[in-house]
Amino acid sequence: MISSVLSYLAVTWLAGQASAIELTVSKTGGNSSSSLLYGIMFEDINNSGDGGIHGQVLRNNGFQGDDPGLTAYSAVGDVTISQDTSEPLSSAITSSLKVSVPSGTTGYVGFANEGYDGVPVLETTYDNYFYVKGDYSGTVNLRLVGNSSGIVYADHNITVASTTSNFTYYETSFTSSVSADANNVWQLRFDASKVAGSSLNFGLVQLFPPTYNSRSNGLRNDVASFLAEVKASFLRFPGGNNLEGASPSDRWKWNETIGPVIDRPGREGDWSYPNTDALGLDEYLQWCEDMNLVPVLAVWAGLSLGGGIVSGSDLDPYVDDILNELEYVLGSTDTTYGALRAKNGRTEPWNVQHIEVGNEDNLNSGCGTYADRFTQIYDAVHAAYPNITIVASTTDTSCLPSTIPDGVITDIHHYLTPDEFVELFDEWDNWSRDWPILVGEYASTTGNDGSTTYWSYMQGSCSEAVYMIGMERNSDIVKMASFAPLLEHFDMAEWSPDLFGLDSSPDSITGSTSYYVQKMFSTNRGSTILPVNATGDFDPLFWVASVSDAGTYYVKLANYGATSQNVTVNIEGTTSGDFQLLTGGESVSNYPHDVSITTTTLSVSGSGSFTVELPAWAVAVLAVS
Ligand SMILES: *[C@@H]1O[C@H](CO)[C@@H](O)[C@H](O)[C@H]1NC(C)=O
Ligand SMILES: *[C@@H]1O[C@H](CO)[C@@H](O)[C@H](O)[C@H]1NC(C)=O
Ligand SMILES: *[C@@H]1O[C@H](CO)[C@@H](O)[C@H](O)[C@H]1NC(C)=O
Ligand SMILES: *[C@@H]1O[C@H](CO)[C@@H](O)[C@H](O)[C@H]1NC(C)=O
Ligand SMILES: *[C@@H]1O[C@H](CO)[C@@H](O)[C@H](O)[C@H]1NC(C)=O
Ligand SMILES: *[C@@H]1O[C@H](CO)[C@@H](O)[C@H](O)[C@H]1NC(C)=O
Ligand SMILES: *[C@@H]1O[C@H](CO)[C@@H](O)[C@H](O)[C@H]1NC(C)=O
Ligand SMILES: *[C@@H]1O[C@H](CO)[C@@H](O)[C@H](O)[C@H]1NC(C)=O
Ligand SMILES: *[C@@H]1O[C@H](CO)[C@@H](O)[C@H](O)[C@H]1NC(C)=O
Ligand SMILES: CC(=O)N[C@H]1CO[C@H](CO)[C@@H](O)[C@@H]1O
Repeated sequence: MISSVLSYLAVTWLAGQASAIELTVSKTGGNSSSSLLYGIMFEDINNSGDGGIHGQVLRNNGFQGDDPGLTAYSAVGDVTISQDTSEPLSSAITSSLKVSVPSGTTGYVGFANEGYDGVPVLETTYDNYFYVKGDYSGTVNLRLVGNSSGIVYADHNITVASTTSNFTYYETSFTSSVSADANNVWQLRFDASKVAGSSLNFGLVQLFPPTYNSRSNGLRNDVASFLAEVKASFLRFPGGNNLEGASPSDRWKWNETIGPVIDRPGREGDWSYPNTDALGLDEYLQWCEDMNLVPVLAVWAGLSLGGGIVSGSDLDPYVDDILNELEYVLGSTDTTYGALRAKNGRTEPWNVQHIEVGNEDNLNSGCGTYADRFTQIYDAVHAAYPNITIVASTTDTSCLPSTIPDGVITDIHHYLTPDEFVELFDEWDNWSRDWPILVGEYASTTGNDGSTTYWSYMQGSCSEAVYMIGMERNSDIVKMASFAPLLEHFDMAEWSPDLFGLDSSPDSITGSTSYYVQKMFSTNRGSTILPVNATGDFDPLFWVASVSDAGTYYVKLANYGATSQNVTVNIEGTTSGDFQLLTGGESVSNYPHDVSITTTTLSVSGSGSFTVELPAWAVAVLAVS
C-alpha cells in the first residue's frame, strides 16, 4: 500500500493541507458482520497462566516440569529444605518439600515461597491450602512478609495434627494489608522444638487472592476483570505452540488437566517453563462461561514443535483421544467421559461448538501431512458431532485438502511490522467470499524476541487498528480475530508485545495501547457493515462504518500518519453520541505504573453530521444514534 517513503510523505503532507475528509455513511446496503469478530487467544506463555491469570500465586508447588529443583523456595530459620522424591504426594505429584530441623532448634522455622518474582500482597482475603506429613501437633503460622523489609502484611495461625502415616490436607484463609512492592514472600512456619532432630514434608502449597466469580481454583479476580472489560466474543485455547509439545509425548494432554489438582502431573510447557495445569480444561471452559466467550478448543493434531509428526494410522489413537475429549466436554452423564466430567463437578455439558485442528500446521514441517491429518480428524469429529464448526490451522492451500469441506474456517497468523500491517489493509477485500477466516493470532512487532519491542507502542497499535478495520470491512468472511499473545508477567517474558501484563506488585495490571484498541473495537460493534462514500482515499486515514440492531452507528477510524486529520462524518438522522479517542506519540508505550495512553471519551452532538479531529497516530470510534 505504501510504495515508498516519498509517496507516503506526500500523501500525509497533502492530507494535512486539504480540507477535512468527508465520510457519508449509507443507511442501507452492506454485509452482515460476524457477531464473533473480536475474541481473545490464550496459551501459557510468559507466565500468562501460572503467575498470570490463574489465581494461584505460589510457584513450583508441585515440582512439575523438567527438573524444577527448589525454584522459588527458601529456608526460614535454621533448617534444611530439599525436594523429596521418596515422599510423593500422589501418583501425579511425585515429590514433596522436606524441611529438616537440626536437634536442639527452637523458635518458629519453616520455608518461604517467593511466587513468580514475588508474591502479590494485596489488601484482601487469601485462601491458603497445603498438605503436611510427619509427626506434628501444634501451631502452623502462615505469613506474607516483605522479603527485605521484614514487614509482616499477614499473620495467621492454624492448629495442625499431622502424622507420619500420610499427608493431611489443610485449608484456611486470612486477610492481608497491602505491600508497596513485589518483593514479598509467603512463609509457612512451625514450632521447631517439636520437630528438632526430625523433619516434616509439605506438598502442593496453594495461595489464592480472590478469584473471578469466586470460583475455586479460579482465575485471579483483578486480572480477569481487567480482561473482561474487553467484552471479547470467543476464547481460542490452549494454544498456540503450547498445545503442541516439544515431542508428541510432551503435548498438552486434556485428560491430565482435569479433576483435583493433586491428580494433575503438569508438564514442561513449550515455552521452557513448567505448566502446573491447574488452569485445565474445565477451568478454561468455566472462564468462557463466566466471561460469555464462545470456546474455540484446539485439539492436538499430530504435530509437535520439535518436528515429531504422527500421521496415517499412527494418528488413530490420537483421533480417538479427541473423541474422548469431546465426550468429556459434551457427553451426557451416561457416557464414560461425561460421567467423569460430572464426577469432577460439572454435570451439564459445556457449550463447545468450535474446535481447531492443531496449530500452525503450515510450519515446523507440518504442511506435507496436514491435509491427511486434518481430513482424518475432520471426518471423525464431523461424523460424531455434525454441528461442530471445525477450524483448520492454516490458510495455506498447499497444506490443506484440495477440497475444503463446507463450513470449515481456516486460521491465519500475522506477526508483522506496523508498515506491513498497513500494507495488508486490503488482504480480505481480495478474498473469496465463500471462504471463512479466523485470524487466530496477530500483533505488530519489530522483532518479537523481547529485545527490540518490549511493549506495544502507538504506531504499532494504530497499524493493528488499520488491519482490524480491513477485517471488519470484510467481516462477512472474517469470522473471528484474536490478538496474541494475551498477557505476560513483565519480569518473565520472552515474547513481546503482549496485550496486557502485570508483575507481582499491587496495581501493576497494565493495558498496552493495543489493549485499548481491542477494547474500543470490541465494545463498539455493529451487526451490519455499511457502505461509506468518501471524498478521499484510504491512507493515512482508514475507516469502517456499521450499525447495530438497536440503531447505533459506529464509525471506526485510524490515522496512521504524523499529521492531524479533520474528519466530517455524515449519518442522516443521527443527533448525538460519543467520540472515543486513543492517541499518543508514535513511539509512546504504556508501562507498569506508568500508563500514559488510555481512551478518552467526549460527548458529541450534531444534526446528521459530526466533525472530529484525529491527531497523529490516533485510533477512534464515533458512536452515534
Ligand atoms: C454514494 O455515492 C453513490 C454514487 O455517487 C450514490 O449513488 C449514493 O447515493 C451515495 N450514498 C450516500 C449514502 O450518499
Ligand atoms: C459486501 O461484500 C461485497 C462482496 O461480496 C463487497 O463488494 C462489498 O464492498 C461489501 N460491502 C460492504 C459495505 O462492505
Ligand atoms: C528474597 O530474598 C532472597 C535472598 O536475598 C533472594 O534470593 C530472592 O530473590 C528474594 N525474592 C524476592 C521475591 O525478592
Ligand atoms: C501465632 O502463634 C504464636 C505461638 O503461639 C504466637 O506467638 C503468635 O502471636 C500467634 N500469632 C497470631 C497472629 O495469632
Ligand atoms: C490419613 O490416614 C488416616 C488414618 O489412616 C485416614 O483416616 C485419613 O483419611 C488419611 N488422610 C489422607 C489425607 O489420606
Ligand atoms: C491420558 O491419555 C493418554 C492417552 O492419550 C494416556 O497415555 C495417559 O495415560 C492418560 N493420562 C491419565 C492420567 O489417564
Ligand atoms: C444440529 O443442529 C440442528 C439444528 O439446530 C439440530 O436440529 C440437531 O439436533 C443438531 N444435531 C446434533 C447432533 O446436535
Ligand atoms: C488486493 O488486490 C489489489 C487489486 O488487485 C492489489 O493491488 C492488492 O495488492 C491486493 N492486496 C493483497 C493484500 O493481496
Ligand atoms: C481541524 O479543525 C480545527 C478546528 O476547525 C482547526 O483548528 C485545525 O487546524 C484543523 N486541522 C487540520 C489538520 O486541518
Ligand atoms: C515466554 C516465556 O515464558 N518466557 C520466559 C518465562 O519465564 C521463564 C522463567 O524466567 C523463562 O525461562 C521463559 O523463557
